[in-house]
Amino acid sequence: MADQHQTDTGVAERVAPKTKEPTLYGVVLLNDDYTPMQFVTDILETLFQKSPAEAYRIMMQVHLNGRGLAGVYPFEVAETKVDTLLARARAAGHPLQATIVDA
Ligand code: TYC
Repeated sequence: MADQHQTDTGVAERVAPKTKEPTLYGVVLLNDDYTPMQFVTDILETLFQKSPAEAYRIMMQVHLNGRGLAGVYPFEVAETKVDTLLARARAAGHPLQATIVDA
């Protein structure tokens, strides 16, 4: 290090900070014959931040087609959404189920 003003440290420096997008997962609601439509719509509004119209649309998609996408999140967020959904459904006595899928 003869040169006091050397700036090359020999360490690879990044020009721009590297950012990594989190891998995303879908929370999919499953149909059943017993959970009230209004309960599912409420869950979609309060837990998945859907508008009333969008919540109703997703609920009907599940009711008619068996399943429907409630939201897309990083894995731990998706897990927490499902945990909360199951806790609320069981507390209310409903069999509502949800699953996590690769987005
Ligand atoms: N099929 C239910 C009923 O007729 C409504 C329902 C919709 C249940 C969506 C679950 O994820 C669901 N009451």
